[in-house]
Formats: sequence, C-alpha cells, structure tokens
Amino acid sequence: MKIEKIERIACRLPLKQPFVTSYGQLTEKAFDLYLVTAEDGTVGIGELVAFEQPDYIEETLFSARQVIETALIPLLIDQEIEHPQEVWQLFQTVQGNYMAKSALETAIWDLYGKQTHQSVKELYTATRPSVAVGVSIGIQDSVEKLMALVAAYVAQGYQRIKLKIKPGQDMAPLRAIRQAFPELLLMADANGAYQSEPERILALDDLGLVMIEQPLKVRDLVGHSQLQRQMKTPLCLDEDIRTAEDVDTVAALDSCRAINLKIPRVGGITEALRILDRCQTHGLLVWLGGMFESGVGRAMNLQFASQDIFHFPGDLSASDRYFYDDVITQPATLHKGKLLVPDGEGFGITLAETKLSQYGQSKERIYSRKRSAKE
Ligand code: OSB
Ligand code: MG
Repeated sequence: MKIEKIERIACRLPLKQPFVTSYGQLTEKAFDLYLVTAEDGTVGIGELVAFEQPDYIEETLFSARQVIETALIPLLIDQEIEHPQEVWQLFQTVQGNYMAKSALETAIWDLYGKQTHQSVKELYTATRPSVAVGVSIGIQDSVEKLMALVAAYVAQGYQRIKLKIKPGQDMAPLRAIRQAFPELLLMADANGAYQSEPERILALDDLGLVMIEQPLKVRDLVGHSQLQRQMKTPLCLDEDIRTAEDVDTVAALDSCRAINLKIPRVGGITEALRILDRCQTHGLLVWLGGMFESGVGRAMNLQFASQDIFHFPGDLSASDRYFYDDVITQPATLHKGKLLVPDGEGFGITLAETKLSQYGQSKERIYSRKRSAKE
C-alpha cells in the first residue's frame, strides 16, 4: 500500500467521574483520531491517546501532533508498505515519541486488516473470543465512597481492582478493600509517588496485593530493584517500559516481576509484540494497561489482549465505566466480567458519525499525496 491521505479528528469525551492520581486529575479525555487512507481508498483508524499535560509521561497531545506532522508523516510519504510491521522500521530515526508513532502505526494495522479482509486479531497467534478485565480506580475523597465503588465494580463482575495511591492515601483504603474482599485480585498504582518515602511501600507488603505498580519515579530502575529485593509483593513497571530493550534491562536488574504493557506507550503493535516475546523469555508477568481510550483504542486493545499469553485481567473496562457516550457504533460492554473481542475487519469497529459531530471537531486533512486531490 501507499498512503494517499491522512486526516485528523480532534475529540473530547467527558468522564463520568474525575480520575484522580498521585500527580493530578482528569475530567475529560481529549484524544485525536487519525484516518489513514491508502491508494485503493481503504481507511485505517488510529487513536492518539497522549494527555494534554505531560504528567503521566513527557509526551503530550500537542507534542505528538507536531511530531506526527513534521517528523513521522514525511517518513511514510511515497513508501510502498507491504506489512504494518515495516512502519516500526520506517520510524526508527525518530527518537522517543512513542504515542505519536503508535497513532499512525496502529492505523496502518487497521488499514492492512481491512485491505486483506481479516481482523487484526487474526494476525496474532492463539486468541480468545472474550477477555477477563479489571478496573482502575482513582484516589477517592473518603474510604466510604471508595468501598461503594469497589462493591459496585465487583458486583458488575470486574475480575481485578487496581487502586491509585499516594503517600497518606494508601494503607487505609487498601486495608479496607482487603478486609471486605479477602479473595479479590487487588493491586495499587503509585505513578512514581514514593521516591522519597519508599518505606511506605514496604509497609504495604502484608496486604496480599497481587502487585504494586511504578512505586518510584521513572528511570529509577536500581531503586526499584532494591525495593523489590526487600518485598514479597511483586513490583510492576508501567512508565519505565518503552521498548523491548527496557524489558531486558529490568529483567537483568530484577527491578520488577510484572509489566503493564500499553501499546501506545511503546510506539505501536510491532514493539508491543516484541515486548510480549521478551516478557516470555524473562518469565515476567505481562498484562495490558489502558489510557482511557475511546472505542477505537479499546477495540485495538481488546484484540491485542485476546492473545493467550495474557492471563491477568488488564485495565480494560467497558466504555460505560469511563464515558457517558463513545465515538463508535458498538461500544464494549461487560458480560460476566469479560469483554467481547471485536472480530470484524481491521479493529472491527465503525465510527458513529453523529457522535463524532457531537464530540469531535471537523476533519482536518494533514497530508495528501496529490495536493489537489478531491475528497
Ligand atoms: O498509570 O496506568 C496508569 C490512566 C491514565 C494514565 C495512567 C494510568 C491510567 C490507569 C487507567 O490506570 C487505565 C484505564 O483504565 O484506561
Ligand atoms: Mg500505571
């Protein structure tokens, strides 16, 4: 295929509840959809999930837009792409900017699936028709409110609960959940907030947590290794994992026992597949994380998480746990703690035009092979 045209739709979906983490709060999810058209007219869709603020990782929605336009699209121009895995190679001269890369790379996977009349899921080995999923809960004002939320999610069938924590809002809420639900798969995510007080993480070691995610700040792999050595609870790294080589590094240092894999944080599906391989080689548990994706990124995540190698429920919840509404015609819904994996061509989703006009700005053409090409 050759790329004929690339368009962007900037969207915003309001969140049902503000999501509070150790570093900030999110009330609305802004994201872009990239529509990549091949010369035969087939359109692939990719989601840019970067946040507006560089608080989770350094990339932002705005920096990614710029990198897409000025650095990544020029690398695709006039290239004959036989398989989406080649895009990874084409993008190698651009450092970092993984979410920007992922928005285009995943659109090309969707496009390739549609051109070859198969689901992207069929391009993976051994997949399941539905996946067990979990829910990630933000920091709450009170333990009472938190307990009501947890009880509701458990009743809905969510198979794992992850709680965001920060120093001072950790032991009490986690202990309350543990006491009420002794058997629950329970974990905590610190987003790096315990750099100056790692002893507070040690204090959580007896709660029977399945893992603690990113307790120390990003790039402190030695610190994570020292902490892991003092604990029985597995540590999990999120922000620290961008490439397959990072997985080799954390395995060599014994910085963690698990990896939260997010396709956009590692630059797309090709790198995510390499990471799965390395996790298997090193015996690290790997599960799929989320970035408050719209229905587009969620469908891609569901197809990826349907691979047999995943056996731990990810941060992949039904659309209605985040949003009042979505931009696709059939948003993911929960059935007995599982989400059905879309199996139509490409990522198996259709954009809902009426919703796009409600939550998105008008389509903006950011690249066209023939400058004068008609729509
Ligand atoms: O650290 O995993 C994280 C959401 C936004 C940014 C970072 C993280 C998260 C989540 C929720 O934990 C993931 C989701 O349910 O989409
Ligand atoms: Mg995390």
